[in-house]
Amino acid sequence: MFPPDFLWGGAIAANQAEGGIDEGGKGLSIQDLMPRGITEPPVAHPVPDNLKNVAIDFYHRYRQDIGLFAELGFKVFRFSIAWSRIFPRGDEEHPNEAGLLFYERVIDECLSHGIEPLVTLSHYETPLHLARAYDGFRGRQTVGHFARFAATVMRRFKDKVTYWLTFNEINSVLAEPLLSGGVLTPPSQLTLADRLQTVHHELVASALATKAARAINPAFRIGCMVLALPVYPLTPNPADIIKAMEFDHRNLVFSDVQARGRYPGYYHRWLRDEGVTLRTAPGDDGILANTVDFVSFSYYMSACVSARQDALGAGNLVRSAPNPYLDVTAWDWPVDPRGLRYVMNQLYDRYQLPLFVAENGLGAKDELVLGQDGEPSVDDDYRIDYLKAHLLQVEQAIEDGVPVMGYTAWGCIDLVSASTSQMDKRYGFIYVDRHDDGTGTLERYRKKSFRWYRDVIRSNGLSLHEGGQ
Ligand code: BGP
Repeated sequence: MFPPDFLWGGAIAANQAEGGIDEGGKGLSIQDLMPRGITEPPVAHPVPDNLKNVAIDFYHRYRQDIGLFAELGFKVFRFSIAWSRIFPRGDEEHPNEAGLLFYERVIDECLSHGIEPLVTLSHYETPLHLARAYDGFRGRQTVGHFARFAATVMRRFKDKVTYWLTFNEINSVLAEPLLSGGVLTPPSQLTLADRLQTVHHELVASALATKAARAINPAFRIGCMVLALPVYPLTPNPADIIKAMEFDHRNLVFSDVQARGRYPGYYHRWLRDEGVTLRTAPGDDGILANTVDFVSFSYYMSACVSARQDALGAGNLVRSAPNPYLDVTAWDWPVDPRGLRYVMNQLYDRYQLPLFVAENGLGAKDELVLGQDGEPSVDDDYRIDYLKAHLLQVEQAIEDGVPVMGYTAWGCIDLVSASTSQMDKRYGFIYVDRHDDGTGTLERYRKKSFRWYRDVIRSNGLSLHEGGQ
């Protein structure tokens, strides 16, 4: 059973939904150099054919979209504040009022429908100037600029927003230093020391935001946000088990620090083994001691690891060996609902903090057809099946005794995908008429899954146990 105060909702990110990249005084971000997501190296200068320039035009249509979320019965809506709307270059002393006003309107719109805002401070959109001037979070200077941004928006919205996440999928920075850390130096030129220095800076920045939050409003609830990835050894060979443990460590060190307030022993060992010495500032240990209130995470797949790293498949930022027991999506992402229950138990066993499922969903090609009521719609039974299987595992985790605050379905309205920068990889309950070639009216249509999710929320999960859809 889902608890009565369970926060049902959906999630988006600014750069994948808003568009309006040159409106309201917004500055450029690293996304302006990533028209093909992470599938190609960044371009030198922003290009007109970046789908994210318009995205789904949430910047102008947020009222209509939040109205649809209200119709779905959302209790919570997760979105990110584009740092470069508030500080266009990232290093200004004073914020851009037009940017703050935009988010104020979004927040007020949510509140008018009784929807709780869940705000991500940094979701893959470091201001471009900070990337160019300091190599993003590889440079210590970016830490202070982030802390100012975080404190500015938390102060501004201190009476309107309770739930905050610091960095989206902070543990993706090792694999994706540009997307996740604003590091413009090509990955091939980065040493392990460079990457771990970037990690340190992001962790310090996250803890500084948490520290500021305590002073601004003690009622705030601050979460970390990690890419949750259950790791299975490919065989019972102890070499594979140890490999899986080490893989897990690389992935979990982030939430270990954010939830426990210090680097764990295995991490010190890794630094020693690799001969890496972190450059730290006096007081960093004290800053890292500012821990979060809850652990939020995205969940899309599990990973399979072997000591023989020969057969690596595709994945969401992290590649792993194919698991012969799992089917894959059209984008080759393994589908593993039970992995969600497994990883929720793992995270709760480790931290004893409430969890929040901040992202989960199926990216699929949808076909718009004429529905029974004469309205265009999508018969997305495959999405319903996927979400239902995962939500039943969330419920299993709750039965296991894991406290779960809420669930925000990723891309509750179709948006531009992060890794491949496609419009036709759709996650939403709401179809947006826009395509990879930039055509489309931007009209919104309710998919079959829209009615299904509305019923799930209305029944607080009970409808998941009814036969059929
Ligand atoms: C996560 C990101 C999201 C989102 C999601 C789906 O890694 O936090 O921004 O996009 O993955 O990935 P994609 O959009 O590449 O399908």
